[in-house]
Amino acid sequence: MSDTFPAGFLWGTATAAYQIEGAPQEDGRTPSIWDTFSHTPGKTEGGATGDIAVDHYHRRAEDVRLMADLGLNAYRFSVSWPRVQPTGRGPAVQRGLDFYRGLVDDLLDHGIEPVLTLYHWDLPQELEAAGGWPERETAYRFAEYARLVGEALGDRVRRWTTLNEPWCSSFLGYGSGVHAPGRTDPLATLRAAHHLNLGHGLAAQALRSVLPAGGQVSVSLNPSCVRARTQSPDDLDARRQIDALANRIFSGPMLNGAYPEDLIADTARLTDWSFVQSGDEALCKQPLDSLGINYYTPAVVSASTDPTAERHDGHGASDHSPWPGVDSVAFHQPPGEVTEMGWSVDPTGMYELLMRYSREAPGVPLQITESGAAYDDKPDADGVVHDPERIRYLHAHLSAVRRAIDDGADVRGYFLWSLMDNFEWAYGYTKRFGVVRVDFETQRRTPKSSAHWYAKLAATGVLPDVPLG
Ligand code: GBH
Repeated sequence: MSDTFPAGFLWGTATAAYQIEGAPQEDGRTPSIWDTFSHTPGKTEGGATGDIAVDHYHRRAEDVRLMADLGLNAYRFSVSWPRVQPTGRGPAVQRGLDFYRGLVDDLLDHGIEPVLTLYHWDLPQELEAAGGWPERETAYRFAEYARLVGEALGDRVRRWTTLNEPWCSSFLGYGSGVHAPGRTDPLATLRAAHHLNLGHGLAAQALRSVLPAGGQVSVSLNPSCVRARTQSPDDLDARRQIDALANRIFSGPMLNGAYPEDLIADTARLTDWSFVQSGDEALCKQPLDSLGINYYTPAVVSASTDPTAERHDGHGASDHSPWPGVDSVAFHQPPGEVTEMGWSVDPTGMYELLMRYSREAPGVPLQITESGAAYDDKPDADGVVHDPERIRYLHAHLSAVRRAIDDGADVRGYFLWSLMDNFEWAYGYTKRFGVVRVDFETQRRTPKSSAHWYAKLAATGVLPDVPLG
């Protein structure tokens, strides 16, 4: 196996607006569903909110310099919808756009390619008040917002992503309720999934119509590598059901222009899917210049009629299943090493997903748009942060990417989650994913040893044999 990555490979890190920016009321920004949710007692660990987060809104220049010092050539960030279009309707707010224009210009000045995500979960609260993603109108609103941002920044941003992880927006936001807006309604979950698919299609069209030649349109999914606990027909059917709800509910319309028939049949007790109008499915399938894959951990499932079976499927603190219509599947903790999230470390899952989407999206280049791990690393007496577990994790996952490339996958970039420690959604500030440590009191940034390791990889394009920091 070659240890060298292809020329032009993008070496980046990733963040999301609500997780890093803070400044929720500055320059005309209004609340998003994550402001409302995090300010609702009991929804996040310790009542944590993104009010300050890591103050990136005021430390943008320092954060870009940090990336430049590490020699990274790309950066994936998201735009906060309520900063740009506070009510989710109407014209863009200039000051909101100015922040992102400034960020992009800083990046370009340092030779860092901006990779812009339009939606990383922060829906304007006013649109949720009008029904949110379960309502069709939200898809049209999203396309209009995409057009506004595309018109404003298309002259300097080449790479565009519509949605980040629509599975989380629908299944965790409207199903298990562990993410904003915290609803627990199986039918609303499926409706949300469809309107996210439709929103993606409409936004991709809107972007194409306003971006200059060379503009690239993508979407980032979090496909699940679903494994059956045994090869019994019942366990294999459990895998099929979860694969439909985790993966094919998005890849079906987006890549093939149709919802899978088994998904429609499995959910027949909940809905006849009449919210899918004629022409919608074809519209969801827009040409993609690349497909983003976010990967953390696989899932292991079996058939089960035991409602008390232990679950490890992202329920978090919720009593509600994220999976609409599924009542006979158990989730199992895979054996072996886990990260601080309790997520099993399994780089083979990433390899398998890259090979799968190479087949399912032939001719579409792939990017790993998120991969990384939370560990409980701490500074030593000299303030140095050694995080050898994270280096080992990254090494193993980049080896999996390298192996997929050897086996024919057209992988063009890797975006490490995350540049710096930040607001980890319902977990608040208790989980650190950064390669840069942030002291949440002083906001001081300190690159961990993993940041230096990653910088060396980015500089050479060669994966070291031994993952020493
Ligand atoms: C991403 O979501 C997000 O895009 C990013 O904002 C976030 O900070 C980052 O990951 C880290 O969480 O519950 O044990 O079955 C990833 C969300 C993670 C949800 C894996 C499903 C299944 C693990 N996904 N999870 S488990």
